[in-house]
Amino acid sequence: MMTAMTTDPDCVFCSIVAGEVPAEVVHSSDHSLAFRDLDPQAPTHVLVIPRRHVADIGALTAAAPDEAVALLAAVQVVAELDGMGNAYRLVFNTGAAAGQSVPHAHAHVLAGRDLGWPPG
Ligand code: DGP
Repeated sequence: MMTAMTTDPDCVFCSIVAGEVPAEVVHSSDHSLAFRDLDPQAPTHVLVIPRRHVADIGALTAAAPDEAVALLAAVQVVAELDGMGNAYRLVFNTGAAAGQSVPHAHAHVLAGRDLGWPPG
């Protein structure tokens, strides 16, 4: 399903997509952008986001399932580019109670240190 691309002028990740806020971009595709997290929690910490403004991964999957798949494909490209191989953690904080602070869907890709389980 395809719907019109949406953006939110008050969203910091939309501003990064628009090039209005600087970020260290590591990968870009038609539907996604990957850049290093401002507050890294591991030696490698990349955020992979849809260009479309949607609140979370569930909303992306509902609005444009093809773009959710494209996001996961971008995660794998980022992992390979950054030398993570097959050892990384993928996190979608979804909802404030789960630690989501930016209401624009994003995948955290973390690697480069031992990652404990269960997560905090
Ligand atoms: P979360 O708490 O799951 O919503 O993660 C949001 C992440 O976004 C958090 O790890 C910090 C990061 N972040 C917030 N603002 C910026 C920004 O302006 N630039 C970059 N590169 N990262 C940001």
